[in-house]
Amino acid sequence: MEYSHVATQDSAVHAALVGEEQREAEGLELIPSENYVSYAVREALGSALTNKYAEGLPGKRYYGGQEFTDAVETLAIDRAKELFGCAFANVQPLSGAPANVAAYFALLEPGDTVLGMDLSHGGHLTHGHPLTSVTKVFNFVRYKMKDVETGEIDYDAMRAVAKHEKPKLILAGFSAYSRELDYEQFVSIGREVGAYVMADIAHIAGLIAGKVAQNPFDVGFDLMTTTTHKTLRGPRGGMILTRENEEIAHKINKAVFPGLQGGPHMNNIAGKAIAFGEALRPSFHIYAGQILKNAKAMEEVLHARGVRMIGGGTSNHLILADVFGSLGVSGKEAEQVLDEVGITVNKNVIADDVRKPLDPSGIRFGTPALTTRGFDERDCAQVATHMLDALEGKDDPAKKETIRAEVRALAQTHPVPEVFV
Ligand code: DSN
Repeated sequence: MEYSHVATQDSAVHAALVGEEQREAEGLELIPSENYVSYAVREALGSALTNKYAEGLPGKRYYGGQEFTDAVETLAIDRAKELFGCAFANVQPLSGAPANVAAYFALLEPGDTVLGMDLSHGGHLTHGHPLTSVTKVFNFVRYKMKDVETGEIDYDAMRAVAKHEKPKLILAGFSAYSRELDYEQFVSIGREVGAYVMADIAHIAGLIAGKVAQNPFDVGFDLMTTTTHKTLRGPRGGMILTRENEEIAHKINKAVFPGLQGGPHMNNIAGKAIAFGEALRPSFHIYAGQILKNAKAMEEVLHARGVRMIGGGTSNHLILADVFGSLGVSGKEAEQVLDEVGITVNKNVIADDVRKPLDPSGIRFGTPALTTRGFDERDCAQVATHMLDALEGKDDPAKKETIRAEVRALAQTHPVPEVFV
């Protein structure tokens, strides 16, 4: 992108914009929650809609001048409902965290209990980390994996906790878990104890929309929250989907506005409408399937070289590798070494980590962004090989320089696309 007006007006900001554009073009992005949006989405983000206040919902706004805001928000809602097969969608949450907070306040009273995945076993901060504000209001209890080497969740223990703690909400979702969840178990436990059943599908929304992963609504989940910028490949943002219950949908709408947020970011909602339109195309199914194939190709390389993965591998594109246990390199150091060769991942705690969160044992990575650039299984196996070579050669500057050059060449042959076909 040109940024010609920024160049003329503000050289300091222009340098940062150009620098990031170049970093993204020359390096390989493997943080599993990141992706590249189309230029159509980027144009919407920079559109005049950023100027507009639009509190309320289409047709029911508090300010005038809503002809075009109503049009784009209605498009985004209708496309979201079609993508996920549900009756209601609220596309206003600013991101995943506010979407989850709004859902809690919509469905729960202060003091109510939420049953979610243990944070050290892959759950997300907003599923009840002690440092988050929602823990001052609601009581969070946990389920875990039964076997860290296979990733199997301990559903018997989960049922026992649910019967004992009587949660009002059961959460299926994660930030760093690499296997599929058994959604039927969640619904059955939820019905048994009278809890709402909610899926936080942030990391797998694109896989569900692309019909390569099970849709929790198909087995009776009440609602789903998600971000829109990960596998779904839209602008940064969130969304809350309700399967069929109008009363829940109404509570969600009120909890988002005026409960939590003010004016929705209409430029962003236009970007969501465009991205959802892209995800409705048949080609998105191929993209989503390729994300999984590419992750499997990386998994095979790690297996072959004896690197331990939490959950034993991946079924959903997320890979959580125990680099400290396998290679003697901490997660923090691994992230730094890989940055040096142009490969971006994030350090991550692993289940029952013996190390600290800011210098944990693991790294987390995935394939949505590489797949958007057209990487196939062979390319991804090559990237995994580069990663392990760099980590094993971390004290050899010449080796790292060679890998950096190879990474740059690989990036150059797969430019970040402007348009998705
Ligand atoms: N930061 C996002 C992730 O990487 O999973 C979620 O909050």
